[in-house]
Amino acid sequence: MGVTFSSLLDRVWFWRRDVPLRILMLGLDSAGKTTILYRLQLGNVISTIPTIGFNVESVEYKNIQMQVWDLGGQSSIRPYWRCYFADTAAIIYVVDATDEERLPIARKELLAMLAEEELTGCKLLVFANKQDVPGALDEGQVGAALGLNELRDRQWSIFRSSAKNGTGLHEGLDWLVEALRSH
Ligand code: G3D
Ligand code: MG
Repeated sequence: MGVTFSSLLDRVWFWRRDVPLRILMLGLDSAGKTTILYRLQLGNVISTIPTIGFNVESVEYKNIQMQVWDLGGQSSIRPYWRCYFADTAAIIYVVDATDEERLPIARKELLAMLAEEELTGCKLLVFANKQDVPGALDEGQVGAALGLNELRDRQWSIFRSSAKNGTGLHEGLDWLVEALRSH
C-alpha cells in the first residue's frame, strides 16, 4: 500500500521542484485523518503543538508537504491556522460518514475554510470515510449534506473510503493528482 501511494504521488513531479506542494488534510476530530495519514506511509509523521494547543501532524514526501489538524469548536484558535495556508494546493477533507449528527458542523467548518482568501484556488478532495461500517452514508449523501454541489469556482470531488482497510484512498488521491496536473 505504501509503495503504491508513493508511486502515485511521484506523479506530482510535474509540480515546480523549487516550490513545495502543500496539502492540508482537515476534518472534525475522529473523522479518520490520522489513520489515513499513517496508511499513506509517506514518511515520518511529526506531531507538533505550535501555539495555543492545536495539534498539527506533518509529513513530508519529496516536494510534498502534508499537514493535518482537527476542525470544530475553538474558534479562538482559528486565526492561527492562517500560518499554514500560504501556497496550499489542495485540501483533503475527511468526513466520518457514520456520524450523521455532526454533518452540519462538518459542513459549516468546511465552508468556513473554503472562504479563506488564501485557499481560493485550491482543489478539494473529500473522503466519505468509514465505509466499512454498516449504515455509513455514501458519497452522494455526504456530498449533499456538505453542500458540495453549491460550491462555485472550486474543483472538487468526493470518494467513499475506509481508512481501516484502505479502500477508496487510492482512487481519491489519483483524482487529486490529475486535478493538480491540470492546474
Ligand atoms: P482523526 O485523526 O480525524 O481525529 P483518527 O481520526 O484517525 O484518530 O480516527 C478516529 C477513530 O476512528 C479511530 O478509532 C480510528 O481507528 C477510527 N477510524 C478511522 N478511519 C476509520 C475507518 O475507515 N473505518 C473504521 N471502522 N474506523 C475508522 P479509535 O477506536 O482508535 O479511536
Ligand atoms: Mg488525528
